[in-house]
Amino acid sequence: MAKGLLITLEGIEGCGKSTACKFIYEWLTGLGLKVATTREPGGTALGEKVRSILLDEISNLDSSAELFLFEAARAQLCKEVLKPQLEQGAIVLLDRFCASTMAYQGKHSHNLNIEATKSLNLVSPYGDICLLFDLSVLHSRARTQSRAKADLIEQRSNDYFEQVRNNYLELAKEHSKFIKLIDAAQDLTSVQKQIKLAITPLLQERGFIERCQMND
Ligand code: T5A
Repeated sequence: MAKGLLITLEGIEGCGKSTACKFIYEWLTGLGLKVATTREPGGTALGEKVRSILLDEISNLDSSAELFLFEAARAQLCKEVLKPQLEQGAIVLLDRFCASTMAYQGKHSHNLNIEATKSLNLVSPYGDICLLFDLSVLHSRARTQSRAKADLIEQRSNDYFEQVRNNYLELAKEHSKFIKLIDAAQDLTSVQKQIKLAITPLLQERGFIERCQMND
């Protein structure tokens, strides 16, 4: 079993994952814990190339080709980054993981996700805990519209993103032990409070709070 802790962050476009990642990083490193951050697709040379193909370069991808590209990037990230970091006892903050594939590419991707993550010995394909930043599609659009250019996935319809959001909410209901819902429409202070409430019990249960007291 991995000695570290995998915290995944999920949700539709502009829901606040990257902002939350920075906050959690500062909070946990401030406590003296070892923290690594990474993202999907990305986090490795292969993953970053796949990210460009998927988000910026090829607009007429077959849906299976799209799914396999996300999975290829994930397999490489597991081997190069997640496995070594978790074995070294780090807390890994991962911006998107298997739940993204299930929400965006559909639930048929489930078995592939399990395969890609086997080497990590995870209890669940969502990591030790998954923070799902729930936001309405309208709210999401309002947050992302100021960007210079929407990427190929962001250009998809509101109906598509309604479906993605519903897929996430269904996953959260089915796997409530691992997936914790964050109301991402709240202001930053409230979101940060929700994050701390969700993560702290796990840090205590897994002995991380003890470790920081020892580091004092
Ligand atoms: N994808 C990915 C798949 O289809 N399948 C897969 O298997 C995987 C892994 C990845 C794309 O790939 C798809 C999903 C995605 O389309 P990405 O860069 O991860 O791309 O995707 P995005 O979600 O688009 O990343 P964003 O940077 O857009 O969103 P974030 O990180 O969720 O949002 P963030 O933190 O940048 O915040 C957006 C804005 O809102 C403000 C921030 O300041 C920022 O301006 N904000 C708030 N404002 C008010 N109140 C709050 N509480 C706020 N929190 C943030």
